[in-house]
Amino acid sequence: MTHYTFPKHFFWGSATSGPQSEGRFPDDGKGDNTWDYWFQQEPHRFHNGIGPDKTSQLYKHFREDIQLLKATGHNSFRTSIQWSRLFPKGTGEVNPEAVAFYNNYIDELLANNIEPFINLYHFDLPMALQEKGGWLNRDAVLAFEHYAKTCFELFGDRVRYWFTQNEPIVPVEYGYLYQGHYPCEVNLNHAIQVGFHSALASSLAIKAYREGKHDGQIGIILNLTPSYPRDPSNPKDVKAAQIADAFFNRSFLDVSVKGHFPKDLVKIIKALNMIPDYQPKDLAIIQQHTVDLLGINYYQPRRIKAKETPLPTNPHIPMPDDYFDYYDMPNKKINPYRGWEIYEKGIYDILINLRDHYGNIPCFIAENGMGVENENRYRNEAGYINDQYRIDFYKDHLRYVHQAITEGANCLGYHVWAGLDCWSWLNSYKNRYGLIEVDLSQNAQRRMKQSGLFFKQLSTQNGFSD
Ligand code: BGP
Repeated sequence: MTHYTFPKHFFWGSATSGPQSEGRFPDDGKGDNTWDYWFQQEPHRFHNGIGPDKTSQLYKHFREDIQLLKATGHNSFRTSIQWSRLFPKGTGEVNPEAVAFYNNYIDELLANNIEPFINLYHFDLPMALQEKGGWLNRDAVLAFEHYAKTCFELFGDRVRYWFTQNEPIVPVEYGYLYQGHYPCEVNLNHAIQVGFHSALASSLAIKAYREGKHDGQIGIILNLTPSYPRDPSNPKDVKAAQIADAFFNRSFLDVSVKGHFPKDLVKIIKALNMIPDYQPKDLAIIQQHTVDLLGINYYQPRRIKAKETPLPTNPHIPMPDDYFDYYDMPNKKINPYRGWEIYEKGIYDILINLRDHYGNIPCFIAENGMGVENENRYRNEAGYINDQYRIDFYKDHLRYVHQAITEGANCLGYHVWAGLDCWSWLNSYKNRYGLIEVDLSQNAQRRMKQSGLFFKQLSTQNGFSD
């Protein structure tokens, strides 16, 4: 029997986001964000036509939900403040209903000994700002700075762990290259400008936090997807994997932790003549305001090979994958519902990379989880979903987290995605991730899953044995 015991005060918990959990109610004063608008325009794009207005209705259920988080052993929990809830127009007047809601939510977490981890931006740009060009417009950066500062002033007396953004590369990729987020463009030039503005926005929020002398830490949450070359002994595959890594990982990782953009990425962008618009002071702001703490979302690796497929002939819109091809590795383990490869050792490789190349910055696993369709078929006689596959998934990753910690990685916790089943953007409620079921057919009734019981034990014992 092997025992995996984690360091003292390890963070055990889960993550969600405001737009994926709260829902909208007639008296809540929330403004539209890009998801609300997109759903109004094109509801057919959303799985089963379920939009951001419904989600898990945590806005009304949060007290009950916090009891369930407690019952599943949470000592910490991440959500995000919805920008469009606090500032219905993105800037200007604060919505008092939002202030009351987030105050009650945070206080309830604290009263139940659950440390709130609060993120500011989780893919949810207020529509009023999108109408003025969104992240392409520098005004959005300034509006974000103001929004961040307001959050610190309103809630910073109680919240000790802040995050500027969740997965900032995702709105860049899916909003401006691969058409999964609004405004659904395919434009590398715009993607680069939006990426730059997002990085600057994060640094300005960090600056505001430090200037406010709040008592806590501020970080960012990045989806790090290690890039593995098809053949590590083939220099062309290795080079291709490095470029993919520069675009999708180091772009925000280097900025957030080291305060500068990766040289190889800058070289590519220069050669494309796509250096974004910026002001001379911006680079100093970015350099001086790096994060205290890094949250890591890990789901899947990225397998890469040297470019084999020919580039389309003119007119050709440049894309990151002009420099590499995706490698479909035979016999890989797959989560068929999400189509993502499951490669547990990736979590170890990330932590060791941070140890060796990023000053061993304090970090924690901020999301890791398995989305499964139609979990109803796993319901046992007592009426509970017996999601043993999810328990196995967690354990298989936790063994590697444990190993990395034993080898000196500075990993302070493990948060799963998600505590409660929540709304997954275009996938809506197709795949369920929760430790706790949300039954949409029964008025969003909550029910613990087997994985919830496992998680309670994991947290109570600060580890597991097998
Ligand atoms: C992460 C996001 C989450 C969440 C999760 C699961 O990238 O931070 O918001 O949605 O992935 O992915 P999905 O919902 O696409 O299945």
